[in-house]
Amino acid sequence: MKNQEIARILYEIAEYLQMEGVAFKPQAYRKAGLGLETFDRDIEDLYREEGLKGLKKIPGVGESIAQKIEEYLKTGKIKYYEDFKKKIPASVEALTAVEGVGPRKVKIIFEELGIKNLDELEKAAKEGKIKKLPGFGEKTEKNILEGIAFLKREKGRFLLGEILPTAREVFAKLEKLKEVEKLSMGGSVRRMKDTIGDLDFLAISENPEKVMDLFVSLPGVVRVWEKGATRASVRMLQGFDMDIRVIPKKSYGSALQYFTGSKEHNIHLRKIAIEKGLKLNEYGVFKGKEMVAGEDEEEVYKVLGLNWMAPELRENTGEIEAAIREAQGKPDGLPKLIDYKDIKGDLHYHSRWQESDGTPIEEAALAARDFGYEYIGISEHTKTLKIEHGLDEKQLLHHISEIEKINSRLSQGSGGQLKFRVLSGCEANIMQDGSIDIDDKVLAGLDYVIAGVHSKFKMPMEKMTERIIKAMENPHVDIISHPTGRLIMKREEYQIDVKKILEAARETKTALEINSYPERLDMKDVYIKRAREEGVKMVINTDSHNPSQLHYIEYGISQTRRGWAEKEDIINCWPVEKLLKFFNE
Ligand code: DGT
Ligand code: CA
Ligand code: CA
Repeated sequence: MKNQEIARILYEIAEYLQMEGVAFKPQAYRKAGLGLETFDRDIEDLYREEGLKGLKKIPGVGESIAQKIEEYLKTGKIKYYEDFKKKIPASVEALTAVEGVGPRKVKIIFEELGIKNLDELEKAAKEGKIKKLPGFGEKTEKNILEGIAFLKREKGRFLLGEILPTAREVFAKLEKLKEVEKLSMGGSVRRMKDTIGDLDFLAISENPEKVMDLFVSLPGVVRVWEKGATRASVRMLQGFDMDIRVIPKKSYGSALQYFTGSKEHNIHLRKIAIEKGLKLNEYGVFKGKEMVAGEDEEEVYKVLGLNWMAPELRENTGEIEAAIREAQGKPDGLPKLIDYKDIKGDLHYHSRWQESDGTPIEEAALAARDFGYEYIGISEHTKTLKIEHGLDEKQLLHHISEIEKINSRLSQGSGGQLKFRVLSGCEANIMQDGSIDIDDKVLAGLDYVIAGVHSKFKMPMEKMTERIIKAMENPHVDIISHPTGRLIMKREEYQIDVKKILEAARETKTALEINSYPERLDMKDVYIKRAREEGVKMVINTDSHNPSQLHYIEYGISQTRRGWAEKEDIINCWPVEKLLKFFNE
C-alpha cells in the first residue's frame, strides 16, 4: 500500500510550509496526511477504480492535494515537494523528531550552520554552536542534546501501532499459501508490547522451501539477511526486520512458547523445568530422552505445573507464580483479563479538529455505533490550549446543547429509546497551580470532565504531583487523561509520585486514562498493574481525531491486559447508567 508512503510526504510538506511561515496550509496538509494514514482502503485501488474523484473521499483531501497524490501515483514524485527538498535538503522528519525542534528551527540551523541530519545537529550542540543562534539559547541547546540522547536509546524499535498493520498483512499473505499448514506470530508482537524490535513468525509446512521463497519476495522486503532451508530473515522498507522459522509439527507448541518469550519469562520457566528434573527448549519438554510435551503450547505449561496464560502477561512479573497457584486450585490465580470485546464506548474523542462538512459530532456518533459501541463521549480541548482552538465557557454550553439535539435525533425511530447516546465532555487543562481552566458551573453541566496536563511539563516531582492531585480534588473532574505525558521514543514522562497519585485517584473516585494513541499508550503496563492493585478505576480511550482512529482502542486494550486488569477495573466496560452514576458521585 502506498498510503503510508504518501502520508509521510504530506506531513513533510506541512513541515516545509511551516518553515516558510505559511499560515493555515500546514494544518491542511497534516489533516490530509492523517486522513490518508488512517484510511482503510488501498489508494492505488481506489485511484484505479474511481480516479481523482475517488481520492477526494479521503478525509481532509481536497482538489489540490488530490492532484498531488495523483501525481505521485502516476510518476512516483511530487514536484511541489521535490522543490522544497531542493531548497532545504535536510532530513526534516529526523530533525523534528527531536523534542523542541520544530520546522522553523530546522530552517535556521540549516541556513546558519548547514545542518542536515541528527549527527550534525548533535556535533554542533556539543560544540556550543546552537546556543549562539538567534532564538536558541543555552536551555534549548541542552534540551536538544537530551532529546537526541533519548532518541538514540530507543532507536531500532517501532511503535506497535506502526508495525501491527503490516504484520497482519504479511500474516494474511503467508497464510494463503497452500504449503502453510499453520502460522503464528511470536515475540513481542504476540505479547502486544508497546514497542517492537522485530517480527517473529512461526509456521508448520511440508514444503519449507516454498515458504522461504515467498517470504523473501514479499512486497516491502528491501534486503534479505538470511535465507536457509527452514529459516529466513529480512529487512522491510519501513526499517524493521522480520524472521520466520518453519517448525516440525511435534515441536510447534514449544517453539511457539519459546519464541513468544519474553526472554525473562523463558529463563524462569526453564528453571522450573530443571527443578522438576525436566529439560525445556524450543523442541519440547523432555524427561531424559522421552518427549513429554511439545506439539501443544498449553501442554507445555501443563507438564511444568502451570496453567496456560495469555501472551500479554509473559513478562516474568508474577504470572508464573500465579499460573502455578491456579493450576493447584489455590486462590490468587491468573487475572480474568479484560477481553477485546468488552469496551462499550469511547470517552475521548475530538470532533472539532476536523472541519468536515455536516456535523462532525454526528459523524463520530454514527461511526462509533457502527463500531459496536453503546456510547461515545465528545471531549474537546478547552480555552487555554490555543493551538487546538480550545473551547471557552460559552462554546461549551453550545457544545452541550448541540449534543442534546443529536441525541434526540438519534432516538427518533426507536420510540424515544436511546439505544446509542452521545455524552458531553471536555478535555480541560490542568493549569500550573492545579486549577482547571473552565468555570465550575459550566463543568457541572457536562456529562463528565476529563482533565489533562498540556503545558509546563518540566516541573519538579513534588510540584507536579500536587498539581495533578489538586485537579483530581475538583469535584467535577472525573478522568485524568494520559496521566504521565509520555510520548514513546519522543518525550519522557513528567515526574510524578505514582503512589500518591494512585491513592488520590482512589480517594477522589477519579478514573485514570489508558490512552490508546500509538505513541502515547499512557499509562504504561506497570502503572496499570499498580493502579489495579490499589483499587483505582481506569478508562481506555483512543483520543481519536477522526472516526478511522477508533480502532486504536485495540492497542489500549492490549496494554491494559499487559497490566493484568479485568473488566471491572475499567469504567467504559460498564453499561452507561453505571458509568453516569460513577461520574455523578
Ligand atoms: P523485540 O523483538 O525486541 O521486540 O522482543 P522479542 O521478545 O520479540 O525478542 P526477539 O525477537 O529477540 O526474540 C523472540 C523470542 O525468543 C523472545 O521473546 C524470547 C526468545 N529468546 C530470544 N533470545 C533468547 C535467549 O537468549 N534466551 C531465552 N530463554 N529466550 C530467548
Ligand atoms: Ca521480536
Ligand atoms: Ca527476532
